[in-house]
Amino acid sequence: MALREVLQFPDPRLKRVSEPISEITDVIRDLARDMCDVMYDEPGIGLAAPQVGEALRLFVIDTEWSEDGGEREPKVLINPEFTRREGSITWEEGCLSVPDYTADVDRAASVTIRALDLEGQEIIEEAEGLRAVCMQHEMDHLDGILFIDRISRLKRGLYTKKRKKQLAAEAKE
Ligand code: K1U
Ligand code: ZN
Repeated sequence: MALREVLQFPDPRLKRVSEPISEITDVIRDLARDMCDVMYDEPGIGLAAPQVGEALRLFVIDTEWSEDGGEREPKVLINPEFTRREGSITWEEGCLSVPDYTADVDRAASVTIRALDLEGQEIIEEAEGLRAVCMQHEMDHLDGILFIDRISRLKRGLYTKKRKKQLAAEAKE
């Protein structure tokens, strides 16, 4: 089956605040599976439902896998909430929805998240380093926030200009 398309900046659907999931149905299970397929195919280490056009509070994450061997152990988090954020860390982030750009972003160094899994069971996830950064990045997607919203206005402006030029050139092809 065809992979779902990842929305790209400046698609306005990336700016929406996502809705909580009220019931874990087959539709949600299919969405989570499709998102894992997209994450590994891109490749990425996380993906949030709004990036595939679904304004729902769900993301998938796997910061351990690698194309040359690491085990795939995707985690699906439904209706996630932070219960702890501690310390600070600066990480050079990228985003599957923000092509050809990375930038340093300040985040909490260590977090705890409470969420539901696909069986509707409560799960508690503790993370630090890259996994904590990725979880905060994915949580931001659920609130319509991109990592470029967390960099200086100057840097964001320069990227936006470059991206608009890129899109204009693609439209001429
Ligand atoms: O949400 C997304 O767009 C996924 C994004 C997550 C992320 C990466 C880095 C810092 C914070 C959040 C990505 O996965 S970008 C691709 C990437 O980082 C990567 C891809 C393959 C192997 C290792 C990393
Ligand atoms: Zn992203």
